[in-house]
Parts: sequence; C-alpha cells; structure tokens
Amino acid sequence: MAKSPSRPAAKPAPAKKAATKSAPPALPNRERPDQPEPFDASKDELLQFYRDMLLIRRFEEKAGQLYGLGLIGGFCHLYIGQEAVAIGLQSALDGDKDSVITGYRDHGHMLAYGIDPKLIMAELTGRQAGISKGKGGSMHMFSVEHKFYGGHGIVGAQVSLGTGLGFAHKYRKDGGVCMAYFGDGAANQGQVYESFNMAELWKLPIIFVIENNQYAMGTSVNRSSAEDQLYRRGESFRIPGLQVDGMDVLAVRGAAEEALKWVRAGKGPILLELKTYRYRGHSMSDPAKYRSRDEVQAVRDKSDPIEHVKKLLEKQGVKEEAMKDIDKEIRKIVSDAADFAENSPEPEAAELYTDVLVETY
Ligand SMILES: Cc1ncc(C[n+]2csc(CCOP(=O)(O)OP(=O)(O)O)c2C)c(N)n1
Ligand SMILES: [Mg+2]
Repeated sequence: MAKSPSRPAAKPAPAKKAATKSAPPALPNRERPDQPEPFDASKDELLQFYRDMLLIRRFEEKAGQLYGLGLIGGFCHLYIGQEAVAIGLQSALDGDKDSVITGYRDHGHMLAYGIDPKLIMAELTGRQAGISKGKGGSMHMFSVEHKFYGGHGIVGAQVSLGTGLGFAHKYRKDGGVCMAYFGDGAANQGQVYESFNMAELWKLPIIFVIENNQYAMGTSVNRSSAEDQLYRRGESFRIPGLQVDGMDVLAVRGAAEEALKWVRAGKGPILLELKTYRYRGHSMSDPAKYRSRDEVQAVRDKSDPIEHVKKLLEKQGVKEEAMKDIDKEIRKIVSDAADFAENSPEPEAAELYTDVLVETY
C-alpha cells in the first residue's frame, strides 16, 4: 500500500528502559482479625436462638398471608431463609449502646431486637399502634428507643447513614458500635465506597454487614458483580473482611464477636459477608423467573438455618415434642400480633401533619 504523503514517518521506538530490579514498595503492616470460631452456645442459648429464628419465620409467613388478604399494602419484603443473620449478629450487640440500620427487608431485624411483634404487625397493616404510627409500613420501621434507625427504601443509603451513626458514636464517645446491613446488590452502589473511605480514614466504630442472599431482585450476584467475593470489597480501603456461613447461627454469632472485638478495640471498621439465601421472592410481586424451584428447594433441604439448630438441639437431648411446643407458643404470639393489628384503628387524618419536620413553622 502507498504511504500517505501527509503522514509523518514513524519515529523509531525509544529504547526500552532496563527493568528496575527493586520490588514495589511494601504495603504497611496490616493487622488482620482472627478467623472466627463458631460460638460455643449452651443448651439454653441454643434454645433461645431456635425460638428467636422461629419467631421471625412464623411472623414472616403470617405477614405473607396478611398481604395476600389485602391487609398489608405497598411493598413487603420477607426475610424467610435469612433468620440466622439477624439473630446471630444482633444477639452479640449491647442494646444500651450499639445501633442498627438496614434496608427495606427489615422485619427480622426489628424482631431480633426484641421489639414487640404486635407493634411491628400493626405497622405493616398501617395502624396507629404501629411502631412508626402506621405511617412507615414494611420498609420504614424505626425505633430510636431501641437504637434501630430503619428501615430504608433507597438501596445503599443506609450504608452512608450508618457511617454517620458510627461517626456519632465516636464523636459522643458513647462506646457504641453501629451495625449497618446491606445487600449484595447494594454492595455495587457508589456511596458504599465513599462511606468505606471515610469510615476507615476516621476509624469509625462500624460493622458493615453484607447480607449476600445471592440475588438483587432478579439478578444473581455472579451476573452483576465483577468481584463476587464480597468480603473483599473493603480491601482497597484497608477494611478487613470476613466471609461467614450466614445459614449457621453459631458461625454468625462467632463472627459477630470477632468483629465487635476488632471495632471496640478502636481498630476502625470491619466488613462481614454473610452468605445466605432468601426463599421467597424479592417482594410480594416477584414472578421468580430467574431461578428454579429446585434451586430453592435444595437450599431448604440442605442448609435451612432453623433445621440446623433443631438438629443441634436434638443432639443435646431436646425432644421433638419440646420443640413442637415452642413452635405452638410462637404461632400463638404471631396470631395474637395479627389479631391486635387487625383490631387496631388506622391513624387519624391529623397524623399526616406530625413527624414531618423537627422544627415547627
Ligand atoms: C437507589 C435505588 N436503586 C434501585 C432501587 C430498586 N431496588 C429495590 S431493591 C433492589 C435490589 C437490592 O438487592 P440487594 O441489595 O441484594 O438486597 P436484597 O433485596 O437481596 O435484600 C433494587 C435494585 C432502589 N430501591 N434504590
Ligand atoms: Mg440480595
């Protein structure tokens, strides 16, 4: 081919510099948390885990029914399958000092805090007696008294807000730690990384908790995440991460203890990735075309967190009958909560004007 006259002749390539022999600068020493041991629960503690997880399961089943009956409006995201995460983590917190914040899949976290199921069910059904006076509903539960800061519908927003809570704990020197939960989908949000940077820079007392239930709506984690080992997501901010079996409440509690030890020692934030699974759809209106029934059934059969504890209790000599009695007791608590909610009045119209602004105008 003829050479174009307008194009200057190519310059000879510069001679390559001899490769330097010295190694790249070493990274400063980074301490790592210890690999957590599973929590060594007594029989009573194990029974308590069983009871607490079952309460979430039965409560969520009832919420699904009430939604079907049209008693719950708007969005409703159930926590069935993920019970070991909220129970294992929150059972390790100090309720007087520590704070919790999460996304819209929040009923389980409220129950894990020991908040009265009646108030939660009343909130779901939009009643005056609800924990947010019936004005928040499923996604916007809140309890300052319990240091539970929501219930947030904007994916990832709770991570920045949680970082603010961590900042408040440090600023006030109240000794508290914030536990900020978010999903595998939220883990791809930009504000998460801005928060990571500030949290590590200022050594804020916060545990970032990724509840990796494998899906963000209909998108699997592998389809959406370049780095699907989510516990590594803090590494470039020097935030250490631990990957935990989120279907095993003892593993979760063990990881919570290790994380709290790290944060309470003033070493700054830590990241926990809890591998878990949601059995139900993303919300109540999910056609579930992105996974097979067999996939869900296989997790139920092999890894159910409640069945796991049941087996451990059996090994400790707890009889099937005793566990059935607990189930009956829990079902009664849940049906009482539903009756309470159904028989509670809706908020007065005047409530529309309260809790809107902190100041008065
Ligand atoms: C900023 C923002 N983007 C998108 C949505 C819509 N949305 C609601 S939930 C969701 C998926 C989040 O998945 P994940 O973080 O894995 O949480 P999970 O539902 O599995 O608990 C999306 C994209 C939203 N609510 N907010
Ligand atoms: Mg998810």
